[in-house]
Amino acid sequence: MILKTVSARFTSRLRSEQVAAKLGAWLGVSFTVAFATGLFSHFLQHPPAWLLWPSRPVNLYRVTQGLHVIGGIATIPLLLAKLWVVYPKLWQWPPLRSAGHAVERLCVLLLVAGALFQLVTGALNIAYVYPWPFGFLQAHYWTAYVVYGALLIHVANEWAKVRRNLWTRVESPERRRFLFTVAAACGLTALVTAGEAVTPLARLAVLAPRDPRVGAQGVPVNRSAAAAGVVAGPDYRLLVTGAVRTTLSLGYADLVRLPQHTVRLPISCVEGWSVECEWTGVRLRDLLLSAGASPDAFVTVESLERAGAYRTSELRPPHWTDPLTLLALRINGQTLDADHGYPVRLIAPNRPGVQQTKWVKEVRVA
Ligand SMILES: Nc1nc2c(c(=O)[nH]1)N[C@H]1C(S)=C(S)[C@@H](COP(=O)(O)O)O[C@H]1N2
Ligand SMILES: [Mo]
Repeated sequence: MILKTVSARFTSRLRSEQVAAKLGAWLGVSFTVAFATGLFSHFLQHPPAWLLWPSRPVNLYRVTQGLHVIGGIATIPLLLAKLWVVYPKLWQWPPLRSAGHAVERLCVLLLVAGALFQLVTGALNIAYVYPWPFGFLQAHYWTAYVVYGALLIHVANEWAKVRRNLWTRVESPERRRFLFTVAAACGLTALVTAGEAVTPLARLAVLAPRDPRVGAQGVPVNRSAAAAGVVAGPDYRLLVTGAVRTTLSLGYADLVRLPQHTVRLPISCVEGWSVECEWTGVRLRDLLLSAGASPDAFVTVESLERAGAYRTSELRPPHWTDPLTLLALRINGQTLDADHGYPVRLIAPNRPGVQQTKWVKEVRVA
């Protein structure tokens, strides 16, 4: 009786195994990209002691994190469409047929809840809305394993349906139109976000929280000098300390007199926005080798900023010995604005924005 009334309510002919399988396959691809790029971002920022990430390709992190964030946002309409298609299964009767069926449904529950959690927290995080009591990074990171594990089990359980339907043509025109509409919605969502990383599309980026053209000196700022409580006075010194032959202490005028190099490198924020700039400054490698640092040393840069999660960052040999890695004094031909790290900021290739430390006061060699 219950079964009858419920199934009578779900009459849309758009709901079919084939439609569900195709949407599911697209979701599988999208969540795989999100999982892989997310792990890459996590382990770039928290590498185990033995891991030396390469500093090239220069734009690798810009691309992977752009895919993570823009792809994640574009997945929202896709996930909603899939949930709408399979929603009647929530009311299947009897709800649990066997122990195996119970495990299968628990896994789907974890998958749906986890996937919604990842997309919602991710979207709110890049919009700078934090209406939750937990730390975003930890929660987003650990939930990723739950979601991806549940996804693998779900794909294994549903493999027969995927195989039956994935490469078969959709005969019904209305179902074809539905799939096309979902794909178009995802594409449109990506298009109005992508401009935060793909600068030529910046004008279309109405959904992006950051416009890559807006900020001090035409470049976005995540943490301003005022917010960080940083004021660099005339007595500023840059210190090179630790495992070096000679400790260095350089004033701003000393830095300006050292050989200057100009490179084009992006700032690639973990939040997905990125923008390429022209940077001019001193090669970190020149400075450290002249101080007598060993080429296989690990290096920590520390900011004038007193507190804050991003006041220090670590550089391992591939990054600090890269000739593109600078202690930058200038951005796009101008002296750095206080908000971009005046007097000195780090800029290095293939590295998350959180590690491009601003207001550098000390470089410590270990
Ligand atoms: N000292 C310090 N450096 C920092 C930050 C910070 O909060 N403190 N934020 C980082 C982040 S998250 C990003 S994306 C880049 C942004 O650089 P910009 O503000 O010059 O664009 O700076 C990085 N450097
Ligand atoms: Mo960032």
